[in-house]
Amino acid sequence: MELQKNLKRIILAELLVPLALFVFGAYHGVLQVLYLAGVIRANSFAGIDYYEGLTAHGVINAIVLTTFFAVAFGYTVIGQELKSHVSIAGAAISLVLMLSGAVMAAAMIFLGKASVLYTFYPPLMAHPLFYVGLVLFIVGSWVPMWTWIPVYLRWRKEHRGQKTPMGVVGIFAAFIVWQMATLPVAFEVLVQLLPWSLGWISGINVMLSRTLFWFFGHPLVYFWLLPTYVLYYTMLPKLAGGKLFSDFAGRFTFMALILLSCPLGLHHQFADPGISTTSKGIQGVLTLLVAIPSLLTAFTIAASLEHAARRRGGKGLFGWWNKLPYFSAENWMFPYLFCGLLIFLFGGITGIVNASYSMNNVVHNTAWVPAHFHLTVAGPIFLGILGGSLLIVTGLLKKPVVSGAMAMIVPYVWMTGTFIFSTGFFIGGLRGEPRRTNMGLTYMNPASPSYRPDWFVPAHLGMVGGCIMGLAVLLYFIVLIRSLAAKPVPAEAPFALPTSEPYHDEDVAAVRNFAPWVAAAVLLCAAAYYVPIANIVKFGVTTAPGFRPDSPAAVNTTH
Ligand code: HAS
Repeated sequence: MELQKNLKRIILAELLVPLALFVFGAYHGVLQVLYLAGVIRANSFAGIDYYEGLTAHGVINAIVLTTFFAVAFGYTVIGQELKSHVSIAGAAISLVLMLSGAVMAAAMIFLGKASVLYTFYPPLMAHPLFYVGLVLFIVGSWVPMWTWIPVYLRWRKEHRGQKTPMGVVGIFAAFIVWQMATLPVAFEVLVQLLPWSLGWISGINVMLSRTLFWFFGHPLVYFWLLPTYVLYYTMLPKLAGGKLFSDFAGRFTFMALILLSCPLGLHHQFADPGISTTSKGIQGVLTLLVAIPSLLTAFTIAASLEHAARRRGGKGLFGWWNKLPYFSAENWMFPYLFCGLLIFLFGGITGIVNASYSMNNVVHNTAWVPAHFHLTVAGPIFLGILGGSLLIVTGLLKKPVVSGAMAMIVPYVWMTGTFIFSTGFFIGGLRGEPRRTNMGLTYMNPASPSYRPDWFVPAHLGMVGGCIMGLAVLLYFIVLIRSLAAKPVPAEAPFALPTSEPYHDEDVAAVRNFAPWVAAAVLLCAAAYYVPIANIVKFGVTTAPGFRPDSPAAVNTTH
């Protein structure tokens, strides 16, 4: 069934507008590595200062691009798999709220009034309109799932006894996690940050804000990951020429991520005071548990790739590796997903290092952390977004991809860049190089008393990697713009995302329903967070005023 005409327009806007904004996000990424390597030795470049640029980079790339993609991809999957019309009014309301929120927040960032980084935790304070923009954006992103629920319930009634399509399970898992995660951050913004930035209250409990933020901040990463997992489970085996090795593994992964994504944000706060080591230890263990669905994904997808390669004639213990379509211009989408997997192997392993309570002390707040997250969110997720957006945009507009060969090269260039970048950052991090610091002014400036020659090589490796990543983005935009400018080609069938069949089609009752998993997730969150939040509220300091990164003096909100 073809998607509704107006829904197609909305999906196109949800993909193309954030990609346009992403041009600024990527530009500020390249500037970051130039600052860090000391090539730029100044507070600002082209009128935008270091923290303004870093905030734009984080907010646009990690929040705006990812959330819009999840919504647009969600609409595409739900429309296609449930073969039903969704509410256009709901989709339009969501688009308007999210767009106005994103534009408002971006305007505050570029006006220099919200240099609070993508974590926006106090005592850094932004202009009230930045927080209003965040609220609009988040509320807008809640709307789609609530409009999909009646469509899904209708589908279940009409298809009694049938399994919910795998893509739909994954999309609902993503948005259930998102709904649970965003409630505490909405509370933080509405009850703490907004009144504080308006001067209605003089100080806030910073520990409470940070804890509410990380209650959101960690599930946020699984909200980014889940649409990519939908691509891995539903599309990649087909693109490889085979079938999904285990249907159960996919469903279990999605349900397990509903259960385990939220109750573990304290692993970002291992170094924070005011939270007991017992609470940190419990959430540290839960963090190690949340790696299990990803390990299961690694084995299932590897088995699916092996199955596909053997179908293509691959033989022997390792010989089958040669048979996968690594360099096929017609099958350009395959490397976007495959390179993402390779990158994620290293992103995942380093996540487990971070999660290990004692090792976290060595790497926390060092360059190691951005190295880790450029192998996760900027690896599988970002490549999934680039490939998925190109596929959906050209498919809905019935345009050819010009050129397939260049589109195919982009993920390899990106992967090369991320590996070089992250190697530099990992080494630098282990030598104590800090994150979020304009090193061009100090540590990478030979004229400064803080100059660190031992950080020179890692910082420059990071710069080389970052510039190669910039090149990949440039190549991608050449393909995208040329494809958008190409003449449409008539297609016989309506656009549909490729969907894999299962090889083992197990039917396990435990992964058929969302309800028990959601109920268990809520209980686990309550158990993991009750004690730390109660203690923070009871003993927290309540008088922190606001600060901006460029001044040690508190912000005066009374004028
Ligand atoms: Fe993380 C910090 C722990 C996953 C993103 N993480 C961050 C930050 C971000 C981020 C953005 O415990 C920084 C936040 C900030 O600004 O301060 N992370 C983990 C753990 C995992 C993990 C245990 N992170 C992610 C994902 C992210 C992400 C996913 C984005 C989407 N992370 C941490 C911790 C910190 C942290 C601490 C705080 C550090 C600090 O001190 O500040 C796990 O979920 C990872 C599990 C993944 C795996 C890998 C599975 C591999 C797969 C690929 C298979 C390959 C195949 C190819 C099949 C176990 C699925 C084979 C090919 C063939 C041909 C066969």
